[in-house]
Amino acid sequence: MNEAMKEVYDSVQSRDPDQPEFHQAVEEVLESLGPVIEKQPKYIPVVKAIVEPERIIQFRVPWYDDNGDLHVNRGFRIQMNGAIGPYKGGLRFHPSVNQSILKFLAFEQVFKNSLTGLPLGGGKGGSDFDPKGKSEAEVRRFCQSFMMELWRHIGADLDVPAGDIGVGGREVGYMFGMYRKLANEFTGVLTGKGMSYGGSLIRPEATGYGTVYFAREMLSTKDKSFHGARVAISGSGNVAQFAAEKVIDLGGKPVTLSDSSGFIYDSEGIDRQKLAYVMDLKNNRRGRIKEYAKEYGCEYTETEPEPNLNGLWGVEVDIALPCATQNEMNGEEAKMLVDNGCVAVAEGANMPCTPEAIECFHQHGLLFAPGKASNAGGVATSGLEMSQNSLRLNWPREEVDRRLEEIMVNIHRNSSETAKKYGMEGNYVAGANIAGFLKVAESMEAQGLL
Ligand code: NDP
Ligand code: 2IT
Repeated sequence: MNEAMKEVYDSVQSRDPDQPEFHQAVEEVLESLGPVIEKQPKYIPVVKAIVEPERIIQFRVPWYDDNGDLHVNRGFRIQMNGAIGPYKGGLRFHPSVNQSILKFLAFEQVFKNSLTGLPLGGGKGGSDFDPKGKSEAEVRRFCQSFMMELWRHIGADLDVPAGDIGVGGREVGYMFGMYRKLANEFTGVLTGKGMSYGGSLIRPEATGYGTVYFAREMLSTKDKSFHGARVAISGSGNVAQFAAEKVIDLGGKPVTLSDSSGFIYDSEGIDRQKLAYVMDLKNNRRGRIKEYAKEYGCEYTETEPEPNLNGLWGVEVDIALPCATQNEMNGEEAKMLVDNGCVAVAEGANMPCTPEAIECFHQHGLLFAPGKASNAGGVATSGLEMSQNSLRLNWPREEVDRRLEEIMVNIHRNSSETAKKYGMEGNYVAGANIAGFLKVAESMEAQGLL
């Protein structure tokens, strides 16, 4: 790592020694920035500022369960960087949520949002609330209590949250309802809304579709495609489901899906009918992926304790799309993919591959797409939802999908060309980090580094 970047990294580590996920995300970006800083040392102060959130809000979220007992969770919003637009990024509800995880996500979001080409700053939030096993009424009460505090810190021109792990259309709806009541206004303050109250077509599909569009662009540089390819996908939530759908659209064959209890391996491929079963299972019945194996008589492997997905990446595939959670694939698992002839990996999740896994892909010449580039379609389409809300009209499905695809093609081109310009051809990690950084850095500098 460049000397000046090393100094910044050391201070990040010593300031918050208990934030390993945040350190991991920062280290990767600072490593990439070496050649930029050598050419333009004026950006050293910008880097010092960019690693520090503009504001962190932490609050108490009390809620009553169906027995009338009180629970107290912790809520957060990290407003990381507003230099190029209102803070923008999802809310995560998962028991593992803490400041380290949300700061890593908010930090990545800054670069990702910059890459989309839209005027979006970076933020992230959430709670250590576990929606699993909660009744509909409990989830509703929790969302309402969460928004009872968060509403005063957000706004359509200030900070626009959306979904992430554990937060989908249902939760966004409850939070939007509470915001509208408290603020006494109808604005596009959240994205991922339902279609009847200001949502955008294609937003549910966007992250998964976008990941596959990016992977398709990457594959085409080597004259390869999804056609006939066997594809390992982890997770079975929003991103995994629509990544699988687009893989099928492009003639590929998804063969795995997982949740935090285990993974299924369907060697014949998950077709449209089976995928419809998964969507109903996960989105309506809120069941476990194990039930797929029973329904279709395929292999199921338990993987508890989470987030150990070990085994899934041992399946023989051409392409891998990790779409569950951070650090779900380590160096050994990456090597299993390499040994089995995998040619491309695109991250649908945020930071699912450990630094060792990424190193392994680079060493063995695989195509590797970092999440901040390949999963940017979700937030980009959130940006399109904000535009539609401001215009007070809805674009048709084809129009939003066309814009999403165009944005993903541009992010691919920009990351690829930037990597080449800085002497790291084929390294999408460096390309995405540098390209994402430059726009934000220029804006921060122009505004006087406040
Ligand atoms: P969902 O909650 O819809 O689905 C998450 C899936 O991953 C579930 O199958 C879940 O299993 C599994 N999972 C979550 N945590 C763990 C864990 N610790 N160990 C094993 N499995 C786990 O979330 P999304 O699909 O929205 O998000 C998936 C990833 O994509 C996240 O990294 C998120 O940050 C990222 N992302 C999401 C975007 C979006 O628009 N939604 C946009 C860009 C990135 P289980 O149900 O058992 O917990
Ligand atoms: O990680 C992400 O980019 C998201 N969870 C989506 C954020 C958004 O504002 O749509």
